[in-house]
Amino acid sequence: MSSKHVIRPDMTVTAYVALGSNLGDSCATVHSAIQELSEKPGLMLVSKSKLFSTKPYQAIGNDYVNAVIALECSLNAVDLLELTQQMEFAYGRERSFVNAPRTLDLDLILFGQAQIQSSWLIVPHPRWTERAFVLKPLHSIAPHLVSDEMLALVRDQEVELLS
Ligand code: PH2
Ligand code: MG
Ligand code: MG
Repeated sequence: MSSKHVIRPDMTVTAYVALGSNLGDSCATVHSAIQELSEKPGLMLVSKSKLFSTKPYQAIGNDYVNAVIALECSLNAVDLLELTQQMEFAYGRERSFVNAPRTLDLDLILFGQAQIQSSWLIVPHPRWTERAFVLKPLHSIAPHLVSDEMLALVRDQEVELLS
């Protein structure tokens, strides 16, 4: 993390981050990324879902491994975004085309109650309610955020508990 990131331990929010991978050893990557995120200054792991195997949704390539974690975060949303992008890059992420297979994708789903609409960050994530690979792991750690009606809308997407 670059030193310009401001840590405000008195102003924490709960941030939900979705992890996805469908290139390389995806289970190992997701486990290791969760561990790495939990060790970053300004972040504390509150809960983590199990890993799920999911069919590519509006995407091509191998099945994905997905998970969602909750972090107690004392960074601002833009610094958290920058940190996740640095990690994606460090794990070899290439952006060859939209929704291309990837070693690691880290998406900021929710950042406390924040509503952010900027050209580089939109929170809540604009498509989180359409995606079973986000809703099912999220429901497993934060059932208050995902209703049965929301799950019913994505029930056709194949998502299987891995571990
Ligand atoms: N990510 C996407 C597009 N499609 N499908 C699955 N199953 N899992 C993902 O993480 C995923 C996807 C764009 O980020
Ligand atoms: Mg994504
Ligand atoms: Mg992403």
